[in-house]
Amino acid sequence: MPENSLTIRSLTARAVVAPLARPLRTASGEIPASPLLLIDVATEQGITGRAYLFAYTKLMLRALKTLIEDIDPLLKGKPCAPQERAAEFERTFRLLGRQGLLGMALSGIDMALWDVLGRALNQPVVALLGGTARPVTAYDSFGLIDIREDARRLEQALAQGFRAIKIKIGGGSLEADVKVVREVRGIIGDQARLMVDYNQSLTAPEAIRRLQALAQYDLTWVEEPVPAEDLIGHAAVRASRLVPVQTGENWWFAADLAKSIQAGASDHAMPDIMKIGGVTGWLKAAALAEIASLPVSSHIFIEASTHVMPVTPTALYLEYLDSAGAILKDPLPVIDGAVTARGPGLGMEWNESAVAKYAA
Ligand code: SMN
Ligand code: MG
Repeated sequence: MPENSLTIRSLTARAVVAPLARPLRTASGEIPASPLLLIDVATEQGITGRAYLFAYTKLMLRALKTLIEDIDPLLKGKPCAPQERAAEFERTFRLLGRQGLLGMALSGIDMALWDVLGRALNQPVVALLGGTARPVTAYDSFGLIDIREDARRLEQALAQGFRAIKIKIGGGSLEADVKVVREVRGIIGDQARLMVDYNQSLTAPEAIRRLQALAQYDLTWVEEPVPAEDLIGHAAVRASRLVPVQTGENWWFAADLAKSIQAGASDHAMPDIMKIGGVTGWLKAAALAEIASLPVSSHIFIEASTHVMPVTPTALYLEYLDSAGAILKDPLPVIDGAVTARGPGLGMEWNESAVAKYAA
């Protein structure tokens, strides 16, 4: 064992379904509450690292829990060295591949290992990465809009200092999209940035047809207009030059970003730290995005993302969508439309009574 290294003792995982401040409605289905898997990595030295997975559907929670527990023997007794563990996982699962539930599990374990290191040094993870815990400008992230209910929430977002808002559209016709974008623009005014997210629901020709009508509303990006894996379709929408294209929340590890760059699929990049390979995978994606001059925004996972955004050379926005606040002791506050990393580690403590209450 290398001198001074922390040694992994055990992995445990608990499933919860935590309430969301507002149900997440998208053009590709609704998430009424947040299905989370809480991961604890214990070390022989007594330090425990934490991270969570967002499972999208509670149907996956049991399988994810089993997967994490079954990976335990692969890690027991090994150094808590996330770069080494990631390289080893890549070799171990070369034949299977690291997409889907396995990719999520490995990314979550990576985050928890970085959390251990930060806690051991009593530093925020961002400091270990060579950065500082500074405010990261955020946008407030809405689902499909019901203007009667959401008008007040949009005004609250501006009052909290947000200067950028994302809404989901595509739940109905082009006319419905135009109506909601016009109404939201009317509420937030010309000064705030506005982004729209189709959640993979259109074909490229239909996306181009809709963007011809929407471009006049000064949209900062259109997100996943077509299925995430359709890089050619994304490139076609981008070639229309109507609205800059954003994608990335469904990339599996940095290699998928490389494919997207190769295809000229987007103007922006938005890796999801749970699908891109945790902190370790994010660093690879951030380097690729810098070389390709792609502005990088984060996808959900506000706590971990506040640590990696300050060391992302082309960082643009943190997505503010609080999926885990209900089970955290001290959810991260928004101050002047920005969120700042907290330590030690990734800065998350489970609120045990909430965890017990929302156990799934
Ligand atoms: C999203 C986030 C969380 C769950 C489903 C969809 C999303 C986003 O596409 O970009 O916020
Ligand atoms: Mg999205």
